[in-house]
Amino acid sequence: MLEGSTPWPAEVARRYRTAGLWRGETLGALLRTVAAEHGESTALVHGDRRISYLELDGRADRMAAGFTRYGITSGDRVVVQLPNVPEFVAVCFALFRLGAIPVFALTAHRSQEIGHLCRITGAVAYVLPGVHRGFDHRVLARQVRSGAPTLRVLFSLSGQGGDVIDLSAVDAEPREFAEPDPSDAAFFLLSGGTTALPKVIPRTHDDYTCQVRAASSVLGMSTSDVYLAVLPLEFNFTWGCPGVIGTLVSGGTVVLADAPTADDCFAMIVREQVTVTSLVPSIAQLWLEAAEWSDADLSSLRVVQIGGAKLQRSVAERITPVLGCELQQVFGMAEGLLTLTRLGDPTDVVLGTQGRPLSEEDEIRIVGPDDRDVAAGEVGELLTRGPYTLRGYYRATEHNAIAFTEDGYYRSGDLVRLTADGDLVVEGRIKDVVIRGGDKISAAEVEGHLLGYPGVLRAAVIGVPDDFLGERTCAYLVVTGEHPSLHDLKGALRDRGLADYKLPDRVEFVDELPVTPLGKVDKKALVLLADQGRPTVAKQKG
Ligand code: OOB
Repeated sequence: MLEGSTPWPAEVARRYRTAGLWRGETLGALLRTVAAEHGESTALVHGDRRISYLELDGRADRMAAGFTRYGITSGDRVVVQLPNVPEFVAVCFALFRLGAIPVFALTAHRSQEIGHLCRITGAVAYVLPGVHRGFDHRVLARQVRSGAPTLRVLFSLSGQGGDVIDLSAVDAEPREFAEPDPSDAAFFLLSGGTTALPKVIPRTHDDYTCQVRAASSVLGMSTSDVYLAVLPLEFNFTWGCPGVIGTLVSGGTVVLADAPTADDCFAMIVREQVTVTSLVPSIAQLWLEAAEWSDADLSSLRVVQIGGAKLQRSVAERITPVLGCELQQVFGMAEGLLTLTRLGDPTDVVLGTQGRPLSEEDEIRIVGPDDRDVAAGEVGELLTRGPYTLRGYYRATEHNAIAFTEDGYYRSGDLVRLTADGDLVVEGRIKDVVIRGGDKISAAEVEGHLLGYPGVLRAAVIGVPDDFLGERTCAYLVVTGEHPSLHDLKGALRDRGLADYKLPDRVEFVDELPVTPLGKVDKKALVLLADQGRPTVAKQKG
């Protein structure tokens, strides 16, 4: 087992195996099996490129052998930061075959996040997009390498420049590799994060194949399904709920979208006869608006899954009438647990709840501040453990002691309740995270960076309600001297190498931050203050 990971207790693992939930399959072997069965079928579509199962399988084999030429071997960690392109999938399967471990980064991540990921995982290689949306990741890569001693090799999607190897050169005659241990980490997902430095989540072959198979079965996925990957592939939702892996396991076709824009996606739905897709609520809203005006025939769509942030009922109500397909609400987390409404559930369940856990072995507790179970129907913090929910973040002993109960429940930080029928409803959260669109922003992380700005004495970042994104970020600052403009603050955070989506949308200045009787910053009071836009508070737009 990879050092720094936390295994499930032996008797629990035995139970999952006996129940047939953990089948000892690796993700690399899964693709081999489907390719043997559906070789000529189309696995991936991207623009005009169509890649069959056999081609994908063959590419993964050649790439795996190619990676070894650069010294990458079993157990090595490799940061993968790629947009929705076929190479993303090929690189991951190549690494799975090798037993090396992809570490998923967002394309929006910059030197802060990539540097941290490289250091915490001890990554030996970094796969980057070259120039993406006007940003040259090769410059970022060189910068990161100077501060990450383990990082040896850089691979890029496009254009090599001396020390950056073009991905197309990662190619060699296929060879056999020892199968990785299915109970070991297959890849790392990034947590939505409550801490100043993001935590990484080891997902094992056993746990992820369990999740993906169950999610595929809930959606009734088959060879005739065409999944449109609209959100970034590195998002658990897109990758395996059932997403890309679930579609491939079912012998269906995955269509990769470059951007979530309705125009482009509607054209792909029509051309490829897309049956399933997954969206965050803000993108669903954009699609609804566009669909009112569009004459695109979206009738191939069977299901639109929506999750990642709370879906307002008013938006949920419009999905079926406007898009002409079923809605499935999904509440999930990179850490594991998924709850979903089921196809054919009563309307009230689909519109007003986030459904039921994916697996019968998912265990849920809803507790009050005293860690005792709340009364039936009451709101409390969701704790969970199960066959695809992590038992510990990677290399995070201290944090794990607070993020998990002694008996292995993960403390989600989400406030939920159960309806009388056993469906989960998300009511809020106690973790200090802003959910902007589907993006998760750790308040502590941004506050830390704001405190690095000259003259900032105290900083508190909160989420304020927003009709479109659900929440936007607002930074409350106590400063000495002149008030910096929002523009200058954002520029400074960007210069520090922080991803753009984490930059505050709004800044407010106060003489003091309100505190609770326990002396902690009173963020609830700040949310109220932000809402009132109190006249005594100097406002600055920028
Ligand atoms: C998904 O995963 P993450 O890791 O980016 O974020 C997890 C957090 C949850 O703890 C919860 O706070 C929030 O995102 N969340 C929702 C939600 N789905 C996720 N809050 C309200 N309603 C929902 N439907 O976001 C994720 C992973 C897999 C599938 C779907 C979403």
